[in-house]
Amino acid sequence: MVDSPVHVKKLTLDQLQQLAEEIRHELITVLAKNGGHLGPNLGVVELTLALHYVFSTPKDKFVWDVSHQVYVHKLLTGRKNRFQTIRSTDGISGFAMRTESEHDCYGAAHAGTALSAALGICAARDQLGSDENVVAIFGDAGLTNGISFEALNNIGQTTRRFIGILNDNEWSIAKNVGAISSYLNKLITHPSYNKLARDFERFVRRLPKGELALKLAHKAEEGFKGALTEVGLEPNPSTMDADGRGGYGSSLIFEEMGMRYLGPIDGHDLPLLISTLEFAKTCDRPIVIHVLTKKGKGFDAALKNPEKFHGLGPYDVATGATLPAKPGAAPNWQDVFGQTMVKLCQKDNTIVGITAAMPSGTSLKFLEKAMPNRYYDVGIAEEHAVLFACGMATMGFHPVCAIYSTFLQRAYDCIVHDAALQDLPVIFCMDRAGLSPQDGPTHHGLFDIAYVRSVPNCIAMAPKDEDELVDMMFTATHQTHPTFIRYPRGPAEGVPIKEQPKLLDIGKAEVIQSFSNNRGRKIALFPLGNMMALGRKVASQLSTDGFDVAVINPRFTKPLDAGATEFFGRAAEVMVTLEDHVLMGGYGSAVLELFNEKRITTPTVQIGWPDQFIEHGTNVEDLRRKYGLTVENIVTRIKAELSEELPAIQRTDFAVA
Ligand SMILES: Cc1ncc(C[n+]2csc(CCOP(=O)(O)OP(=O)(O)O)c2C)c(N)n1
Repeated sequence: MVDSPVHVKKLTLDQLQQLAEEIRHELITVLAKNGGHLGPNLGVVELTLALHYVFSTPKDKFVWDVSHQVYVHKLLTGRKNRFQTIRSTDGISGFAMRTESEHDCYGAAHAGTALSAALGICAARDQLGSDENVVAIFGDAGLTNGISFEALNNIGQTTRRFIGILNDNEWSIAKNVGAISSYLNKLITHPSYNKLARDFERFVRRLPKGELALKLAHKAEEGFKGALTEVGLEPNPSTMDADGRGGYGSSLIFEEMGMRYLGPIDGHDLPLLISTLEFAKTCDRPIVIHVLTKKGKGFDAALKNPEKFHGLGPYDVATGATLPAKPGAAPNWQDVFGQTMVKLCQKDNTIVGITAAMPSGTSLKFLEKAMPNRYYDVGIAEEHAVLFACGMATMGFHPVCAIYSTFLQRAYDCIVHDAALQDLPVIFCMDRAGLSPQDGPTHHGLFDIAYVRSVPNCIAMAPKDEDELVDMMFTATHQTHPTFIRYPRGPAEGVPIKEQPKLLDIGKAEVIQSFSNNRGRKIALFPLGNMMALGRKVASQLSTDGFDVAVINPRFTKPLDAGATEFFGRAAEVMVTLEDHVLMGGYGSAVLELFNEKRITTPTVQIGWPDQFIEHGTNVEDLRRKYGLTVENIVTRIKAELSEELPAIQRTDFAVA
């Protein structure tokens, strides 16, 4: 069994090719059950084999951008036996993780980190005087991210030994967008450049192994570069756009930034990949190898539909078909958002939708289809997305940034310095707020209440169901401040959506069920957003047990409904907040701050996620169970609070301190 890089190095070319087939089979069958990033991994089978054939991890370092394409690397680095557990509870992660293997030198799942992190590793190596090879593997869409360019700007002046592999499959999750994507395309199709790349390829293929040959290769490469510079400086009419721009399609951006550039080469040609990587290993100047791969290679359905197969749930191995939604099932939150965007844009010319490379994930694709001129995909560029929205807002628009809670973390300074400080009416629809169970800690949206509520001028809300999401979106378009709406992944509650949305009062909670004054001990439950379903179950159990329970839908985490919170807080013997968010700095913390200010001493049970990164799991239920977010546990916690021997005032003082 091949499950170690040491084994890979012993294989013949034929055996490597056979192994590539076996790996594809393993990927296709396991992911059919577990779901995952099938397309990107099928695309890098040969590349990963070549990397492990030429380099030696853990001494050599592979830094994967996003790292959603590391499944093949996992199969080759001691995790074959556990591969069937990928993305499931207590199984291996779908991303690189330092804690999982010594072969994962750097963890990631947000795009654009690889070049900078790899350069840091190179700088440390140079400081230490050691000789490991450092390879950053990044995609064509990852390259459009700002940080990637910040790194490119810095590589040439920092180290002499750096290997970058640009894995170009022309796709982000959707089709890659923007000028860089067009630039790469011109590079691939440029006739003069292609001839040089072919010459290099022919040369490399003939290389016998050994130092002399590599030296020769260097010499030859220098020759190619001379010719390339000429190609780069000559505007080429065949790549020139109609308006006269783009004639320098082949001028080499990487070369201009102080790196060698080689390619484009066929990323499924194992011997060529191996020879080129052997060559790169000897380079004494940073080098980028441009590798062309096919997302989904080896699985027809994935080749035909790269967007769907970028990352997906379980599917049929024979056809690639995914399970259709059951008739009558609740719509996904994201789809309610996407459809509402179309309706709002149809009625209000000031509204536009902005996505940072996530048209399908956020369902802003509905707007793209219905009103393409009101839709912007800015690429994997969350900071740019927010600043772009701020610019539009200064001109009277209501831009809606549809960005996952976790990816919006990238744009925090833009939220503070641009949207909030200038008090601009940008709307942030934060999808995946709560758990992204199979993806895990890199993708859980568990910090946004804390990072938004500390910023002046912001309004922040969380809907209990899809009808309220529509009300909140409608309400947000009437505000003159930055407004944030958080909602989770997956199906909503299945409630009907009103024809005409309602304008909500800012900072007003909704009383779902008041105290009945039935002589039971009083408990006030404040379940935020998608925690309402769990809150209702807790309320029902407590009522059955003889308590007098009030249930309030907070709606707003900023501004809080101080009146309702104070009223129920004083009336109850125990106050309970529930949130799909970390407890620290979250909604419950906001309530405690208010209680402290008003000298309310009611003991408060805060239900939410602890001060640690929550791992991945098969589903939300598994993770909630693991962390005690269950009806039984919450009811027990509340009852324990009532049986406390300590007087309430001491208990509250302790909690606030
Ligand atoms: C900061 C950030 N924004 C958005 C995403 C969502 N995302 C995951 S992979 C991906 C596309 C990556 O494309 P590319 O780098 O070309 O790699 P490929 O999947 O094509 O191999 C996107 C947008 C992310 N991981 N990080």
